[in-house]
Amino acid sequence: MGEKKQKPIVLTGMQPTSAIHLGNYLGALKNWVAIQGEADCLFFVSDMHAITVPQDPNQLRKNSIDCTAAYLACGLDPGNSHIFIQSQIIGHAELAWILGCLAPLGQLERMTQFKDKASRQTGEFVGAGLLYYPALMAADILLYNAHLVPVGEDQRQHLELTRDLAEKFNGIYGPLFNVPEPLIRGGCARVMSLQNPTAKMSKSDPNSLATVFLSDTDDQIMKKFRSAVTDSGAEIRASDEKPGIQNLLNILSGVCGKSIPELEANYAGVGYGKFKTTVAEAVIGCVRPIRERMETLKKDSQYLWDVLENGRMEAQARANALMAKVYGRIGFVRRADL
Ligand code: ATP
Ligand code: LTN
Repeated sequence: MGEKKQKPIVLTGMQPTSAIHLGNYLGALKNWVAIQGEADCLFFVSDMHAITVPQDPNQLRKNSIDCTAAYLACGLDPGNSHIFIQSQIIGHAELAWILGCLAPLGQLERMTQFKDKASRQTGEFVGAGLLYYPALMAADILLYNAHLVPVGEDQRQHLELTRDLAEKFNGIYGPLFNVPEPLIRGGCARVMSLQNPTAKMSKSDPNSLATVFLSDTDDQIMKKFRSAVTDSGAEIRASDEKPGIQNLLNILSGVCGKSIPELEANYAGVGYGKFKTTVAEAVIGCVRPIRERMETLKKDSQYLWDVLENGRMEAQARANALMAKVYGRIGFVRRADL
């Protein structure tokens, strides 16, 4: 009998720093849902990454549960995938420490996200966790020996570092880790802010009109799109000189599945005001059922807890098996519980 082909291991996560937004959905979650039938999937809530910038403890706990509800509402299937919370697994921090010892300081200091987030901590101190963030992310991935990591474009550099660290470890201590590939789907890999279409849509944007959350009401979504910043022209065309319209076309394409050229042809001659309303209506049609499922799920805390507990047990078993090997390679004295 031929050997059964192993499915690729897919792992990814999101930070519970606030509610999930349209960029997270179109750039990340939607792709996670699409891949889950074809792979051995692990999806987690990265609460340990979230505390690299200050978080209110009660809010963080709530956001982690809400993030789980959002995963399920968007279509992640706990029957198919393992869903868990990063801080509940022993191994992420331990492996991060080991990988951090292999990571060149200069490479960590050059990370775009580190420089961005550190510069935004005006008036606050910059915690070393922000610098160490990519080592923890590499640990998340290598702890489960993932083959594929679906992320948005902004995470590409972190994946490069993860690959470097896997190769470095394998080179020094002998082959152990798969060298993971990023899975970055074009199209909506970068949804931009509705108020500043040259910056990515972000959870932490102080301008409340910039980001559409999956928890927003229909009216809030309509208001945000109607006040979206566009240029002074009148043509519905995707071009670098028209980042606002390009972003709206990109969002509409992500939501309705039509290509940008097809949409440009459909909306030729339509005014910006009408076009914004059209995009808003399409987004409302996509977000409303997700919001409604999220609300139902949030009322069933026992179900959410069961999903997370099943995920935790599976993830912990895998993490223990891998860490036993890592500790052996490194030269740590064997731990009886691994
Ligand atoms: P923050 O803005 O606080 O840094 P975030 O919105 O980037 O947070 P993350 O948890 O860091 O959220 O990202 C979760 C996933 O969503 C990642 O795969 C990331 O690449 C993707 N993502 C985040 N923002 C966007 C965006 N604007 N467009 C497309 N994908 C995005
Ligand atoms: N840094 C990621 C979230 C994240 C992640 C991971 C993604 C933390 N650990 C491991 C993929 C694999 C982000 O999207 N901001």
